[in-house]
Amino acid sequence: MSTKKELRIGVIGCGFMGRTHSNAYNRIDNFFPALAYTPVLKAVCARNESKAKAFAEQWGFESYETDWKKLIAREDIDAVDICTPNDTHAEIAIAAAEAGKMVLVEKPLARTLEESQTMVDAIEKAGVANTVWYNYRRIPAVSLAKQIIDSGKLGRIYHYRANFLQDWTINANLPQGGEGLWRMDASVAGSGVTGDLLAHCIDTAIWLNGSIKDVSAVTETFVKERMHQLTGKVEKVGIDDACIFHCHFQNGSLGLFESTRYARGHKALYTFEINGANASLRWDLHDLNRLEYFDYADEGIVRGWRSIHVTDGDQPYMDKWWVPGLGIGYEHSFIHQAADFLKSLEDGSPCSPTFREALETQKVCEAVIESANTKTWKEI
Ligand code: SOE
Repeated sequence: MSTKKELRIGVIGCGFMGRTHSNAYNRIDNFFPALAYTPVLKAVCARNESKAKAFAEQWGFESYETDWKKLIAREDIDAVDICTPNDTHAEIAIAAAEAGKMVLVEKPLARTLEESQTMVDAIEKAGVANTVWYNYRRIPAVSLAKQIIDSGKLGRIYHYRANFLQDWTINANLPQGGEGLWRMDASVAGSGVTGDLLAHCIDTAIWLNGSIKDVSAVTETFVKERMHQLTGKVEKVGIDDACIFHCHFQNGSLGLFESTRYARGHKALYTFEINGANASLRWDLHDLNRLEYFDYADEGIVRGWRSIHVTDGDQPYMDKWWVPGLGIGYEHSFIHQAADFLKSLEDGSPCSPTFREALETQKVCEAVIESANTKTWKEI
């Protein structure tokens, strides 16, 4: 019999993120056997009963609920994992924290800074463990970038640039709102690419390069009206389809960020590059096991960009997987975050980014939107 402590989890939401998180919990015992905690999939919740039931069977949940308030009230649930659209994050997270549950929430923390602040207040008042799923931090090559930057190898940082490019909303006949398309509805999502995609870039940037001081942004909504899937009416589109901003970091470096859902040919191209006085790093989600590194200290005749295949046992997380040279994928970033959350319960440390840390990303997102709307620089 297992001597592990149980972390009894209730997942709310059965969409794309419900699947990535449930998959993560299911893989933990196999690949992180040394953890003191084991995740137990107690219940999943979705409003649609047949969907909740089918999801529970498919992903190995012991039970299902159709009302998130019932899930939160259950005494056999220790941690609530929120995988629902952004407009529900604050209400559910606050209720869960008040019920004494640990809370995990899919990014972004919420639609607005104001909502996010209420979540931080509630979580800190309750004193419960919490984390926000900014999964890209836990891709081994990105974690290795952090390790290299923290070692000081890059020297003084001059530039940080990041892109997150997609093309799935170019079709003007695509409706907004409702199932699968809530990211297009500003009242549900909060914003467009800023909260959905740039939030990832900003979280990684702050983690790697420190705080952002001020921003200047432009946004564009290329298709101004779309049919709403729920009302059947043609309605104004309130989200930003594209956003470009530049900024100063507190460390004196300059940042340049671009995100769009109108870059024909790109499905999910997240890239970043950081240039220091001594060395540079760059990473590309489409080749996620590789980290590119240029070191000016290399001997001149062999100096050049090297492509590090981050699959060796002494590189972040990779001792848990296969043998050197064999890569892993997108889903592993979620498995790593789930494992880190369980580990944090073991040693009582916070699992980064906590709600408080993710608030900083919300501040930048809010300033980006305000800057674009007012055509002015905004301090963070
Ligand atoms: C949008 O298409 C999306 O699924 C985001 O919501 C995710 O956070 C991102 O990782 C991939 O793209």
